[in-house]
Amino acid sequence: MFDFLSQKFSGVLQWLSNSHKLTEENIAEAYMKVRDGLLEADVPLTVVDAFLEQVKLAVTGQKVHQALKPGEQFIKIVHDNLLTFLGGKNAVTGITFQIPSVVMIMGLQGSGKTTTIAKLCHFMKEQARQRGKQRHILVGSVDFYRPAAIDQLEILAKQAGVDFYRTKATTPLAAAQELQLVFKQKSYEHLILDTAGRLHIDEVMMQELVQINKLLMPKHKLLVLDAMTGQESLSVAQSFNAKIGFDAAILTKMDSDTRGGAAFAFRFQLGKPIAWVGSGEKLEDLESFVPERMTTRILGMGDLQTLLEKATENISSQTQESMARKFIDGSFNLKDFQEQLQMLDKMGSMQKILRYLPGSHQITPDMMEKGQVETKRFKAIIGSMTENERLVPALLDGSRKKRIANGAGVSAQDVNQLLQRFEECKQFAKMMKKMGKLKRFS
Ligand SMILES: Nc1nc2c(ncn2[C@@H]2O[C@H](COP(=O)(O)OP(=O)(O)OP(=O)(O)O)[C@@H](O)[C@H]2O)c(=O)[nH]1
Ligand SMILES: [Mg+2]
Repeated sequence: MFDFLSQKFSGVLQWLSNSHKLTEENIAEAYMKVRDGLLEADVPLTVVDAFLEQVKLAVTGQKVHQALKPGEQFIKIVHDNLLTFLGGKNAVTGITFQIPSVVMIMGLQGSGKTTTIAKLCHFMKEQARQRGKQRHILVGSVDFYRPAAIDQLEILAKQAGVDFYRTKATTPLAAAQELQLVFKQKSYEHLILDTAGRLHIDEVMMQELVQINKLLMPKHKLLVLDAMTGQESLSVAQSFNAKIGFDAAILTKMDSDTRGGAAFAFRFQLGKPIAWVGSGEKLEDLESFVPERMTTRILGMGDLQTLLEKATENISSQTQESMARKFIDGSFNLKDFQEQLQMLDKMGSMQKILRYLPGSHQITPDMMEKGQVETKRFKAIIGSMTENERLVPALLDGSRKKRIANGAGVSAQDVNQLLQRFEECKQFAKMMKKMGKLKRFS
């Protein structure tokens, strides 16, 4: 997500850091580059200009500091404004749903409403479980336009482990009423209502939602927006807001090649929070929208915090810390390397992980595939070493390498390549240590 924007910005920043001073000319050129980047990312012109106005004000208001590198100075200003633009440092993300409450989910056809409902249920249940509680959630649909819509919700509800109710009524308003009755009679904590989408905003759909809104008076209304639709999603959000109103948006399909313009424009023009972002098709693929992380991401610095969180979800922190310590004291060996490769597996596909790493937009799908093949080969090679060889890689002479290569069904050259990668990994750890990034572990 935001890869496109981040590519553009990295280009500008790199270019700026190569020049020695912030001069009127290079600042003007930087503006143009940022502007082009945003426009190409499908951010509407009015939003782009409003953003640049803020950046300009900040730049003129600031004394050019000779001690700061021009790039650094400009980056800081762009960063700070981008952050404000995306909701600021202390923006509240996610929503605390009242108990009991009706939650109405709205959005265009195919935006991801039904999938998002299942993800939300999973999220709410998981949050409750962590506090030793249970959530009693009912989901139901009032979408009678697409025959399979209700079946899809039923299947997803089952996966998420929440109750689903199929109404006898077959008109939206009557179905909404019936669902509300079941919700109250069975004392559920939440009723999450899936509504029908349309290809475009149309009056009939809006009126239907207005009626349901009047009838149920949902405590929470969420708009699901497909991040891939770019500028269009902004006008969709504006229409929904004018006719029905909503509390926050959930942006879906952020895992795609979306240019990120939607999130950018939405935050600025609607002034409403983006509660969550959808980053895949599975139940777990719902993340909080954190403006600070997103800003860093847009600027091409990667999203190390999100990566760390992902890692923590799957790997015990103990394993991580002992690994980090080994890195620092230099006792990191091939056995640890093997464990690390296994950790990568646990954390999910390489593709997902790389999304969060700095400069990852330079990695093409081809390179990714190559990397995966390489990882598999490395695992096979380490697998055919003896325990001793894994612990003391220095033991690996020519004849041992040959034996290992035979065992793993690879060439001796492949074994050397693994050893080279292992060395690089150690060097990288040393560098990280110097930069103090691993300080908290030492
Ligand atoms: N990659 C990706 N796909 C998503 C995401 N959210 C939803 N999808 C996919 O988008 C498609 C449409 O999702 P639905 O949940 O059916 O959308 P909907 O808004 O309920 O559609 P209608 O009921 O037809 O109005 C499905 O194939 C989903 O799997 C996401 O965050 N990432
Ligand atoms: Mg649906």
